[in-house]
Amino acid sequence: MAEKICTCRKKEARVHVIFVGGTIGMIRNENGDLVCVPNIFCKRLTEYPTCNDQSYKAENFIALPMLPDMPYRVLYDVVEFNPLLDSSCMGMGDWQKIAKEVAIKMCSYDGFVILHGTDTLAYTASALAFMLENLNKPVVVTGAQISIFDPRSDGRDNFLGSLLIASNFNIPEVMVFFGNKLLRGCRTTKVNADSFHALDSPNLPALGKMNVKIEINSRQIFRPCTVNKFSLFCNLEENVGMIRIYPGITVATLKESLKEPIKGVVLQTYGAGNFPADREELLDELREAVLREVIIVNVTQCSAGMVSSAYASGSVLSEIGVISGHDMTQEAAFTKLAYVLGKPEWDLVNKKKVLVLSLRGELTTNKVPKINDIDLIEGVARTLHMSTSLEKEQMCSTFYPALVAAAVTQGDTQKMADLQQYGADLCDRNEDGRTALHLACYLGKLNCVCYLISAGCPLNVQDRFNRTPLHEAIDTDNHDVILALLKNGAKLCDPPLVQAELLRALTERGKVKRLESFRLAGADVTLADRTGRTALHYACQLGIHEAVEYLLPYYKNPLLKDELGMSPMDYAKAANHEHIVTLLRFKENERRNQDPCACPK
Ligand code: ASN
Repeated sequence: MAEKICTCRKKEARVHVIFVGGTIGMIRNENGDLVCVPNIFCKRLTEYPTCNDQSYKAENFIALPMLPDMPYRVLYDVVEFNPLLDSSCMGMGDWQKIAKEVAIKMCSYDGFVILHGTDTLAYTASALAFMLENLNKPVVVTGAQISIFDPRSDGRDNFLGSLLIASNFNIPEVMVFFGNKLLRGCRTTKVNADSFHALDSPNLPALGKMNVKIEINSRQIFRPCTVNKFSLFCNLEENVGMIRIYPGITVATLKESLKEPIKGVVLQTYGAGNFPADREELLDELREAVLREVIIVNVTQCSAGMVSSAYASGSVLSEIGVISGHDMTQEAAFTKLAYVLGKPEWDLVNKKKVLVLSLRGELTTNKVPKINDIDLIEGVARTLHMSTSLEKEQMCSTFYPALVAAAVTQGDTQKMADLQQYGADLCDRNEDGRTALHLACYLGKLNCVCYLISAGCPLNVQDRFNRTPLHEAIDTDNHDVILALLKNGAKLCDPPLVQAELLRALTERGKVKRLESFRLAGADVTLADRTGRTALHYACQLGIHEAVEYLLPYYKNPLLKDELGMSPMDYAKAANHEHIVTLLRFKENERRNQDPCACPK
């Protein structure tokens, strides 16, 4: 028995239809040939009662007839591409145009339907999936094998089904609706040139099916682990290509396809990702391209299945740095490569890492882009970078100094570079006013010190205890670090009396190595304190032989007197430090015999 249709006014959902071109909207000319005719699609559509409920008035929108099991009444409007395109003539610029139209209208509609030719529909759906970042509304791409206006057509079902999905289902994905199947956009491929089931997703079950009832496989819906604001990314890398391996492929052909300005290539190999591994000259070409930082992604030529390392002829590719495309379609691999290569904030290492992750559900993996997929430090940085919350600024200033500190502790300058790309300021100070450079100097991580200096970290910055990075290096006797700091302009800026105090304290404790670090950093070891006494006075008075030995060469005049008129010799004599008295005499004789202007090295 037919279901009763309620005619009362239901809640409405608005769908924006973007008519790009393709068979679905083509019209037959007088010869019976299918052609794209501009500005006729929408007018013609309204003549079909299944597409237009004339009894329902909605300003600027066309209303679909009411459907019994749909909670929302569907209202739609149509914008048409100029010119209308056969999808075989489309390229990245057209994907950008569609994506921009969706992005501009994102807030005004509940969903989007894109009417598109079937030939490259899977490419467009895959590209849109990556370009429409953090999508939170349905975008359904569809087309037809027979025009919507032909008496017998798959176009009307595809169109109406897409409108229902875009309006009545909360599926925040770019999808393809075709032949009664709802598919993930970045999993689809054209599988048949004649059938009404022209598109399919061979490596992923359908997200839903439209039979008598509409069944949605809600567990299959891709929901990202971050709740970020929608954004549009249009900066796709144009210099990406595809190479299909075939028996007897020549080196020249491969070389040509990999040459500059190519930045990324989808390599379509046999079966489970197998390559003619006995052709060393072909492998050399790939190797050379990888060294030039060309990213090569391996996908299978088969219509289903995935790349694995089951055979030596496949694993040879991963050994030379070719990335496994796993079970991605060639369309997904190609568009993902263009997307990833277009990301200026990711360096080569990160681009390669991201390629093997599932960004939109385009490949089967349990590795999702969340904390731990790269490593904890980078995971947190990435989450912070992507975060749109109001507290972002506060979180960044709390977390970034800690993350940079962790990278410095590991001595990992690559990680520091990654953090910088995610927005960390390497010159940031923590609540004690300390910088990453303080820590790197303290830990003696020379590579990090050099990296931070070249990143512009201030050299003479004082923490809240008035300590500079140079103090940290002195206190840990890191002489290489001290020299690197001095070479780049670091200065010991303590007042002379403070320095003299420190020299006294070091001398009293017999810290000769530290005295040398201090001297290397620019301290004058002959400085006198408030009482006119130098480190040598104290060393002689206390009988610290090693300190006297260390200090003496730097004293032009070891007989200099303090405010009480006492010289180091006087103190040594008064305290009966015979060995030191001998040492001083020896030094004095030596001084007399030498050029009085000679100073110790
Ligand atoms: N050549 C057409 C296109 O891709 C094929 C179709 O839509 N069925 O635009």
